[in-house]
Amino acid sequence: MMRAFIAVDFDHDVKKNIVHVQQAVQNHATAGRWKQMDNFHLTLEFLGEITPGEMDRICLLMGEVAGRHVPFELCLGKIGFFKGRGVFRVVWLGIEGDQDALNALQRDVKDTLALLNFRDDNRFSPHITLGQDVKLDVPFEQLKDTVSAGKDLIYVRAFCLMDSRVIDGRRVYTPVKQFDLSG
Ligand code: 3AM
Repeated sequence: MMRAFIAVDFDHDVKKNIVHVQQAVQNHATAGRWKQMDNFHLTLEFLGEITPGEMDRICLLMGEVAGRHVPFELCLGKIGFFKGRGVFRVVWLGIEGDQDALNALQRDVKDTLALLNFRDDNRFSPHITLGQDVKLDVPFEQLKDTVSAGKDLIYVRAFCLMDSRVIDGRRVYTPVKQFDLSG
């Protein structure tokens, strides 16, 4: 079995830009668990535990999805959060750019996975997780006004099946299969 999800992976330069934003947030944090730079990604769908047989079927169908979409451009947006009890459960970096293309790709991934009985009722809320269970020493709105990402374009040419596992006590996400957009 493999714990898996479908995501857009980023190249090194984009991850370096995301780290700058993360560091600006960390400068005002009194608590938090922070994503390692290698693990920054944009989740399209979470799958959970899958068998090798399911992985084969998923890969076949995701290849077909990729063939229905053309590459598109995104850029990094503003920071935001998902609320927790007394903490910011997730502090994330938002996405701007060609949201229509991103949403169309995500919908196709989701609808296609539903054919294999992978169902996710969550509404897609594109975000890049920076940290979890975060506490800050300033109001979030104040931080939001001061922290911004570079507007460099992110070329989305592919998406990936990601493996999520703990190695030596540290969570590691590894792209196991890449699907190139070619539609
Ligand atoms: O880092 P983000 O938020 O993009 O939140 C988890 C993470 O996404 C999400 O899958 C990504 C890789 O772990 N995730 C984990 N468990 C989940 C679940 N049970 C989940 N998403 C939905 N349902």
